[in-house]
Amino acid sequence: MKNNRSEIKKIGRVVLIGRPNTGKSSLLNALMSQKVAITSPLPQTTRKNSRVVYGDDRGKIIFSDTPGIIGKVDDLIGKRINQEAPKELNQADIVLMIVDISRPKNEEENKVIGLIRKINTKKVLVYNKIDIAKGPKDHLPEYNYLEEEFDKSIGISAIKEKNIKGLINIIFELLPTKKNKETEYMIESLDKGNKPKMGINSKDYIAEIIREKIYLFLREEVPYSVDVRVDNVVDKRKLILIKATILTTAERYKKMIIGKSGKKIKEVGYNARKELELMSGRKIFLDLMVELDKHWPEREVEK
Ligand SMILES: Nc1nc2c(ncn2[C@@H]2O[C@H](COP(=O)(O)OP(=O)(O)OP(=O)(O)O)[C@@H](O)[C@H]2O)c(=O)[nH]1
Ligand SMILES: [Mg+2]
Repeated sequence: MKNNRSEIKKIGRVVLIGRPNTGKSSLLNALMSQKVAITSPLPQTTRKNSRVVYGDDRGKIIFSDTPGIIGKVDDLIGKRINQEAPKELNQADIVLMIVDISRPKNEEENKVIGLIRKINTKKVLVYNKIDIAKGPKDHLPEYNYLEEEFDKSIGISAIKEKNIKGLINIIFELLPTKKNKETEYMIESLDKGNKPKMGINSKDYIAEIIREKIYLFLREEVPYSVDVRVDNVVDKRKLILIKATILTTAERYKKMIIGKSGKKIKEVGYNARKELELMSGRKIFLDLMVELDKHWPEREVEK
């Protein structure tokens, strides 16, 4: 164990960027071989940058997942979301631009290209969703010409875990060999913090799991009106008691989240509880409430 540090050959920071819904968070989960980020079919699922450490005998990589870059922004949270990814780019060694080749290219890709053109790092173009990009859904030719801006490109499937190892090989090839003290320090502190960050002890992680279920079980604009606050996590030996509150900005959303005779909130609560139980191997009691709070987006933006 003592020699671990000297054995590490390469370290570096890799940022995943792209328009919403291209599968950045799904790719992060595939790279880490475990769920570290929530995902959903709706755009703007990820709201904040998040960092995790990958390691194998070739070295260590800090992967940063970022919220999708949105074309048109007209709300507070949308504005905040668009400011997140650029912040992460400054210290990147490699940028992975994730595109979804089962969908036509649009303006949002140009916005992402505009951002990464400004920075002087290695760049990899990642064609995701190769599993469904067939026949009329194959939009690869629309993305191909972007390759001249990139050092490498690779087709993958985050969901089917195709070519994930190939992508990691490319990353290690492109990473610089020189050590960066700041990155080293960040790896150390992330390594220390990772366990509670992704476990049942983390209020943030529990809140994200609940928010994911809202994205999965509620439609239209409701998920965007929602934030989740975990008030309490108490280990009662036989079970873990979690008290959480869903904050929403309008009375009509509150009604939709609760549903007829509480059907919707029960569905959200049941699915969140099941996942938390699976993750922790413990029995969970989840006490879920809905609260009207018009001002959570403003507080979020001030943070
Ligand atoms: N078929 C298929 N679907 C995928 C793949 N990768 C991701 N998806 C799906 O695409 C949707 C979006 O995935 P996310 O990982 O949440 O996308 P994201 O880029 O993180 O989205 P934002 O956080 O909103 O920017 C989800 O429904 C995923 O299941 C893939 O390789 N193949
Ligand atoms: Mg995401």
